[in-house]
Amino acid sequence: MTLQISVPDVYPLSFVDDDDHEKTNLALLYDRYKDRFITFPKEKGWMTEDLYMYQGFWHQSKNVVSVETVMATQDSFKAHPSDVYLATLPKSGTTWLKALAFAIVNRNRYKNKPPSTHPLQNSNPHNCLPFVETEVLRTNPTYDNAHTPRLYATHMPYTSLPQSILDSSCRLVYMCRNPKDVFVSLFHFANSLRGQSRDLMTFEEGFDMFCKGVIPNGPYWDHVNGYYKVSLEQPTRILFLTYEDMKMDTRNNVKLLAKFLGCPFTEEEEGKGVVEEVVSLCGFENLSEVNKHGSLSIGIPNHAFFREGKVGDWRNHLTIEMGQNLDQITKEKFHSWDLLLNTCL
Ligand code: PAP
Repeated sequence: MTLQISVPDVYPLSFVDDDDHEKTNLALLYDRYKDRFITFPKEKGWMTEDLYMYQGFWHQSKNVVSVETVMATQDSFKAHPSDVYLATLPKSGTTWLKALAFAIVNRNRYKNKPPSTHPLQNSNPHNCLPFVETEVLRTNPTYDNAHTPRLYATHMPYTSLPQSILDSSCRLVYMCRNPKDVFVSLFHFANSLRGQSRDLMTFEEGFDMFCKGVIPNGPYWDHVNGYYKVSLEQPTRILFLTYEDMKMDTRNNVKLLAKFLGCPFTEEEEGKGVVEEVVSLCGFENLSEVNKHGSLSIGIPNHAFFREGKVGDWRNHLTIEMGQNLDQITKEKFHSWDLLLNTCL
């Protein structure tokens, strides 16, 4: 069935409303935008065939998070001032942050229901809170999700966010993670997906690409840099979290996140252990168990998002020299930011 939808500016696009609509609509977006990016600098991809350089960052193509979905989002997305965006570079804690934000914002909706019926006990956090980039693939992309405030995730670099987000007073949460752990996590994730269809990437090849900045939504340092700078200039607009802090003191960071999202825990809730309930619902142990089986609609197995869930796993994978090389790049890129370096070295 073909559906004619109307979205301001660039649309209408003839979107398809069937079981495979994400794939079909992705193909439509690829056709629509390919002439704009096909001549851009190109590198070999990690999970997808290619990466294209767009607005200073490498983007996948033919993927739900890709250069064509970024372009479509830039062309059509309208932010609301009350929106909150959860921004991350892939493998920096996206799934965890989505789960935490969803659990916090919806806690009253589920508090009197059997815990086993909570969406996070039955579904991948990626199904509970969408990427704004993938919303353009929906059959009816009105960009309305069921939350108040509207909650979206994004892998887009700060400078590529749609103008309506940059111009509005909406808020953002950014989660940053040590680049050595991001690399190791990305390497394993990419190879687990490539294993289905393409030759595996060697560790050295992946490391070289990471150091050159050639990763989806990278370079790593530029992505972090973009959000960090604005979080210093506008601390009430961007909450800058780190995976490492969240691991070390989950309880206090969850409280901080709840306050920023506009729904702080009350004294009564704290007394009743509601913060601890959220922490444990969204903890690695629980979510990795819930997501042992099944897959996302785009075919990625749920378990691929839950590997080790630890700080410092890079020590088990990188040689001393590789670690030092990556640290050297990080020091050069973040030289004036001691606090950030604490996390990133
Ligand atoms: P995405 O950007 O593709 O969605 P993302 O969720 O950012 O991926 O990264 C997955 C990493 O977060 C994995 O790290 P690892 O490879 O070093 O293990 C995954 O294990 C970790 N992760 C997922 N859920 C949690 C959680 N609830 N708590 C802590 N870490 C988590």
